Amino acid sequence: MSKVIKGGTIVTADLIYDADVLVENGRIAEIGKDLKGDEVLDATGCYVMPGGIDPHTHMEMPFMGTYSTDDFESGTRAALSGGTTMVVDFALPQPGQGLLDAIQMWDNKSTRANCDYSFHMAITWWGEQVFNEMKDATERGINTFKHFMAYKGALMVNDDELFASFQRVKELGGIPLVHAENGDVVADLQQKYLSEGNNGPEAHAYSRPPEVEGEAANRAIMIADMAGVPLYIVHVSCEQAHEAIRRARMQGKRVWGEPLIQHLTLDESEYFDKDWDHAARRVMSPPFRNKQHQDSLWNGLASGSLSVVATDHCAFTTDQKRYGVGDFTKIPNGTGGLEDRMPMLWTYGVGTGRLTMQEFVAVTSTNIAKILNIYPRKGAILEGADADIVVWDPAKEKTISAKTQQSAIDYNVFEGKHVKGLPRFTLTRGKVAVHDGEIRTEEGHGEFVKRPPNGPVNKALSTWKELTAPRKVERTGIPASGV
Ligand code: DUC
Ligand code: ZN
Ligand code: ZN
Ligand code: ZN
Repeated sequence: MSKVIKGGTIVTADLIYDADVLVENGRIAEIGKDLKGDEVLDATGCYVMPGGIDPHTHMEMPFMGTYSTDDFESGTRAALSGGTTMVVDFALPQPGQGLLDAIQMWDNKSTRANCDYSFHMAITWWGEQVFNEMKDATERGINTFKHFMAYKGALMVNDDELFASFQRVKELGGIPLVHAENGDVVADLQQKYLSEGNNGPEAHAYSRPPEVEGEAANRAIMIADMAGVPLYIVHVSCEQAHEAIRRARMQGKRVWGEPLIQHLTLDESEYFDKDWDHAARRVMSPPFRNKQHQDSLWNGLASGSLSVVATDHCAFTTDQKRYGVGDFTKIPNGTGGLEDRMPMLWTYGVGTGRLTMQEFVAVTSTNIAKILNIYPRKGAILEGADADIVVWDPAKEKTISAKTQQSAIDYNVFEGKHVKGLPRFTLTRGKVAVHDGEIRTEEGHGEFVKRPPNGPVNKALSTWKELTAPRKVERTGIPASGV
């Protein structure tokens, strides 16, 4: 059964034009005028765009003594409801656990996905097994490796481990990702605030100032440069980290920054003079920042120094958040956002003139498809591409509320926000999963998307390599002959 999306305006990362789209066997079969199909999807007054890709989600993730509540079923249902047609989650080994073991766990959970998905591999410890299994992960279609520079004593890796892993990623032709926060300083500040009797959720924000993020971003960029690999920095929340990324890019390094829709639209006042539940529900790392930082992030998206808008969707219920009553360090870190990313970015970006429509498509879909090496199968409206399409109705409005959301948690951090611009249809590989708010998802429809390595290599700008690369130094401290 073919479908034709009729009467809409196609918007891609570079073009805007009127055309119909014919969908057959899950793919875009033809783009043109007056196309015919077995079924007609009326796109009059709508923009036909590549479905959103959220490269940063945590479904059913074991974390801080519990599991994030949205799983691959509710999470991808929320995604489709908001126009996102692919998510990339993190296969996360516990320290000491093998990578293949973790991938197997994520394979099992993700069989319930309603839309296509992929995994990043988290590197949460270092050893020969990890080194070896990174190659197996690559062969399984995982070309990105995530490192936590925070969560000391749990997921954090140290600089020597970071450097070793980055070099291994380079060998494999992949891209390293970092959660950039200085975990040592955060741990110290947490103890300081607790010892002063400051145990509420606002102390979470005090203990993670922008400087801890800026420092770690700079450090990761330098270490990546010495390893000769590109670098993708997740959840960039502040000017300090953004500045480091801008500088690296101006120097010719492939360094990409990913702000979250939460940091773009919610600020630190959410933590102060609010009741405990309100503040704790918004505890995530990095925390929300002030307006100056928000402006910096919006400017980065417009100028191209920041590349991708994600969510870090990691949803915990109010009851789970309450594990941290009396000790903010025990509040599970994370917020939802998958369902609202596209409507919020459209409303606060395109609707305010901060972003053009093409920029909207670039930062919600096309840029990350290119970085992850799945373009143009994903992130494009082109003949032959997967029919992951959102038919976007710019006139459709709603007020965001937990009462009507797909996510399984009992609140929404965007509660009460009015959005204008919502999906009329969301198609996942040709299947209509959403029509005007009516959910028609099919559990298990989603497939794993393999992402082969493409090996972008950063020409190191540091002189480090030439100065030290093949030099062997004897233990006596005397350089070996010939060096
Ligand atoms: N930050 C969060 O807030 N949650 C999940 C992991 C992370 O880094
Ligand atoms: Zn993180
Ligand atoms: Zn995350
Ligand atoms: Zn199906």
